[in-house]
Amino acid sequence: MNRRRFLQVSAAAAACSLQGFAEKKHKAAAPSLTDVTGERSLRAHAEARGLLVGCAVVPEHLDGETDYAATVAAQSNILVPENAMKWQALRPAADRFDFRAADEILMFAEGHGQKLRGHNLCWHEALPSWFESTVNADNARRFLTEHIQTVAGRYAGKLHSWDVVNEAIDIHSGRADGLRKSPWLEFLGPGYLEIAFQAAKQADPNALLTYNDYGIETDAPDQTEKRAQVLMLVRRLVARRVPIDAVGVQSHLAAGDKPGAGLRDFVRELGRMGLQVFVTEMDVNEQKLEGSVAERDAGVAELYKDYLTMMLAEPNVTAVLTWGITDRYTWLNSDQKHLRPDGKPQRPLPFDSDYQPAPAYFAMRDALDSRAGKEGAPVKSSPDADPYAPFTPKGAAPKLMRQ
Ligand code: 9MR
Repeated sequence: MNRRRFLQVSAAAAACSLQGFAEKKHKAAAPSLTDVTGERSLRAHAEARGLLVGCAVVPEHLDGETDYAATVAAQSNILVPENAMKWQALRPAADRFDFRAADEILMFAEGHGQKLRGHNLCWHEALPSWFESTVNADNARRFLTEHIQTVAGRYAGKLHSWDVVNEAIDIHSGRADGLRKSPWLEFLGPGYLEIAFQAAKQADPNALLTYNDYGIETDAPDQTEKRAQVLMLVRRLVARRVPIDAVGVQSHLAAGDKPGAGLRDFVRELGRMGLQVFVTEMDVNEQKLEGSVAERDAGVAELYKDYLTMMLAEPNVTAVLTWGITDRYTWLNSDQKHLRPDGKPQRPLPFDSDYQPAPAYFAMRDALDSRAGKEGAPVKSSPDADPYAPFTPKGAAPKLMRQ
């Protein structure tokens, strides 16, 4: 689909969605479109505070489903492909790349004035079926660097950030450095992270290079241990002058989790090292919540509010993305493992499966509002902050102003 056609579709999507929302409004006294669009969108509230807010997206729905496209367009100033930039999606064969799905997302983002994150360049999952029989200790370095040169090179200058290495820590690996026993570690040793970050820097000097991981959010013992391992890993990278700019805290939370001081201190420590922190994949698993839909939604919303308010109080937290925008397509409803005991679908995201804003939506917006404006100034109702201005860590030398 060419760019003009794509934008036509998006415009139609927005109009259609308005109608859809209006119809739904008559059926229930649920929040209406006017409660959540324009100045009242997550996007506008984030931009007024110099923040990025958005979600993981799937190209088939952006292209094929009007409500989906309109909701993503209205609410986000940053997107990330849920799957379309993974090795498995980009490399149908060892010697062939297919960028069509990833390009579609970039085109949508550019058409709607949105930033785009890349996810991801180096992971032990979502590898193509040919990987196992083709990649080995002799050629792994070439495969990894050529992949990064090709993929990050293609999108150079166009992405906000890249998840360069994803989920490298596994506290059960039995290794002192906590590194996960992945094919990359097996073939290249612990130096594979440095290889990946250096290749990404070379291919796209402008993207913020990110280490991204999960299970580091709460003060539960295993999460505390994993967070400490991640911090040690990041410290080793920084000490070796590896080009890393940010840490992604995935934030796949479960209802009942309590945001704790451990994560806040971790974020502050990263800030002292000059690193940004992104909430990269937030959702709230409500598998174990009992009660009515309203009670379950309230439990989910409470965690959105508490968690994001804590995170956004830290100035180096600059972006919040949820892992999807609507319960209709959450990964948490796609496998047996995450099924609720009563068989009902989970409701982990800001919009329900009919694109109605859930209490989590308003919780998220309140949390965005809790962020002070620039210099602690009151936030104006019309967004004028620059959400893309480079982050200057506290205590870092201020940039000299040009006269
Ligand atoms: O949501 C994604 C799902 O559709 C994919 O099948 C799966 C494997 O590629 O990845 C899921 O997304 C994961 C993300 O890439 C990394 N962090 C955990 C996410 C949820 O499993």
